[in-house]
Amino acid sequence: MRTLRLILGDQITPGISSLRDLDRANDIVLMAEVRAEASYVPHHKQKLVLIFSAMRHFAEALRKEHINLVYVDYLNPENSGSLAGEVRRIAKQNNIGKLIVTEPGEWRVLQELKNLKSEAEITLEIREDDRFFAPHSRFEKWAAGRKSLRMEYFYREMRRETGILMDDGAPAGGEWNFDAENRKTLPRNIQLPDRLRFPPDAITREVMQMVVEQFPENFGDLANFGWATTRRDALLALDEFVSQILPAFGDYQDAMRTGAPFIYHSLLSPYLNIGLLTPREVCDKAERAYRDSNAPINAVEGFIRQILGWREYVRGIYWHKMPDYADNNFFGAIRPLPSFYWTGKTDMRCISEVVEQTRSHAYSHHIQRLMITGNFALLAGVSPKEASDWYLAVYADAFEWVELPNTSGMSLFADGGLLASKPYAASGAYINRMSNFCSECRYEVKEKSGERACPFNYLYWAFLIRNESKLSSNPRMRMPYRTLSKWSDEAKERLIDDAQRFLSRKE
Ligand code: FAD
Ligand code: DLZ
Repeated sequence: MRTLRLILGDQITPGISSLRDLDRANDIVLMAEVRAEASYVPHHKQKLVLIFSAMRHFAEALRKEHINLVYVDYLNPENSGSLAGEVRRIAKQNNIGKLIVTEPGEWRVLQELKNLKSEAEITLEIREDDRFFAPHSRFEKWAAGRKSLRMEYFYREMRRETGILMDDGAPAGGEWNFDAENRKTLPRNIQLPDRLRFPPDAITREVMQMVVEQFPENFGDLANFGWATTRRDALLALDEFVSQILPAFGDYQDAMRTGAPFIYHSLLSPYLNIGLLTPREVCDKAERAYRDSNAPINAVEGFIRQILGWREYVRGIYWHKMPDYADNNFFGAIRPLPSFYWTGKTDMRCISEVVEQTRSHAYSHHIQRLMITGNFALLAGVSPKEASDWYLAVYADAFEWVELPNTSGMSLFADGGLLASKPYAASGAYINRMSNFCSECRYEVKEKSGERACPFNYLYWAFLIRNESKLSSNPRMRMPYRTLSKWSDEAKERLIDDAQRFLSRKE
């Protein structure tokens, strides 16, 4: 009997563990574009093009190596529409006795493959995904017996263990974390750099055509599609980032501006998440820039912390807590997601800007996801499930293992503080400080209540009032609750009324 090796759409990595010890004479490699994966949320059109095109380019590379590949196109009439269905179908046709796969990134897909094992008479070997720094067992060891699972401590262990940005056992530059230097606002006249984007080649154009025809109603424009779909191009994007952009990454990490979706961010998350780049090579390259004095420590440490720290940590949390993590709802939030998350039609300039950037690029940088759309959903009491489904759909880098802890945990505090020590709730003042959005908005950011006031202001206070019993004992929330305690009942009622009025109207 023969062995089948399944490669998923986010396993586009030449050294993927499922391909090791491949017997070229007997084994079959399977890649399949399937309806179930393309529609479990209504993915942004660019995300679909990125994944299908990267899969097709990878398939081409495997064929060039004379690997025995079965590639199932989306429109193949025999395509059963699911990963399990395709494994079953190809296994039956080829006398397959064993399936080897690198562990899927999502709980849902893992269950699907495990179920397959019991239905079909196939031995299933699930291999570790060693593209990450920390195997599951490493995170579990760290988490065992801890009351508090804060990222910062996990990150320090990762630094020590990998030796990344370490000098003789001490953190390079003398500190573990340089975040305090990373909150500058963008100077008004700064010339932001043009970014390397990749014009679609013939394979990508064919996929674009298919996506337009098969997913006409999905959110997102393809006009600006410029993602790398091959490892070669992803490496060019990495080179460009490290040599041109990284030096200013730290300073302006939290800055936002109209018409400037990328600022000094890396745009590397889609490549990391589908496997065109590995976290190790990205961190190594960033560290080299610091060692060669081509980028300052606040930029390099800040960047590496996102990958070696946050990215590894949220994956650890996901697998530590799933499947229950998806049901967390600390505040009991049940509001449906407002339609302007899809249409961008709202007078709140910050939200319309972020939704527009998202539609154009399937991208929005972290602070926009957290402090604009995430902040609004938190303050308005949007259901974590609805918000999560939106984030999972609209970003090119969205996979549940990384999206869910960021949305449900970091942004919506739905896990009650497992991931974040306090909710990332902010009024308009924060948005005004970190962006130019408010100067172009019809609402007045300096007004706390009333028809003209910025909705983030009264929604912020109404959120604190509504959740006082759950939040007021949090030491990090003492300041706002102290402020609130000085206000009259009438003033508080006014804020609550403003919030209700705003939320009950259709923006
Ligand atoms: P940069 O700012 O250049 O950061 C460098 C790299 O660090 C990123 O490429 C990414 O791999 C990693 N990184 C940064 N922040 C995080 C983080 N909080 N968690 C994990 N990795 C991080 N990231 C995803 O990859 N997929 C998602 O689906 C996703 N959903 C998110 C949802 C919400 C509500 C929030 C607040 C954040 C989410 N993030 C997600 C994290 C972060 O916003 C993106 O990784 C980042 O914006 C990607 O852009 P970039 O590559 O330019 O990142
Ligand atoms: C996201 C995605 C999409 C849109 N399509 C496919 C596909 O057709 N075939 C496939 O193998 N993988 C796809 N993926 C990625 C899977 O959903 C991914 O492997 C899981 O999200 C697990 O991380």
